[in-house]
Amino acid sequence: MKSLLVLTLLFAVAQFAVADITETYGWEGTETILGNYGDIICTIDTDPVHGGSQSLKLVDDDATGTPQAFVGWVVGLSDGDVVTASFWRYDVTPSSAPSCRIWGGWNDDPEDITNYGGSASGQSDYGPGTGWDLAEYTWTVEGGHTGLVIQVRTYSEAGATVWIDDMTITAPDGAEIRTPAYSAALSMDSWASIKATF
Ligand SMILES: [Ca+2]
Repeated sequence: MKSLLVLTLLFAVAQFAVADITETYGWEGTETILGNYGDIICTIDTDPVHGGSQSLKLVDDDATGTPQAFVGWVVGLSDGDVVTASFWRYDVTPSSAPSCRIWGGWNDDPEDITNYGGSASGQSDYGPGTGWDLAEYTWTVEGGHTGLVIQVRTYSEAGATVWIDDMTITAPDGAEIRTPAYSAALSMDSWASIKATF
């Protein structure tokens, strides 16, 4: 009986150690992105859509470079933590632009998404370009970084467009996952504090 209790406790500890948290976002509301780098215009669209009735449309507004849309932000991380993120991406131009990849950037200031601690690397393939396909990448935290910004990196000419939908982010329990819904929560907070001032 005692060994059964020990076994049960060990199992409970093991379960705790691998506990993960998951957040999803499907662009079904009005919030688009958490931030961006380079010239990219992100809006809610209704066609094409992967799930629900809305998706995120990303239009490259820059003739050069690879603009990035910040669609996720995980804070409270430490070395060895594993973060996995995915979203569905849409383009219909096989083997040519426009296309996009899921990418990561280290971030070390939970108050500032523009804080940039270097590239965290990302997906190598640009997808088949035959409609929707799942873009996914897993990062292991290193170098003492505490946050990871999840980006859509677009590869296109000015005016070119890609769409994404149905994002899923998984991180260790104890971290905090922020999706575009976080912007809405932030503005609600600021509104609440403005009202509290009067
Ligand atoms: Ca959707």
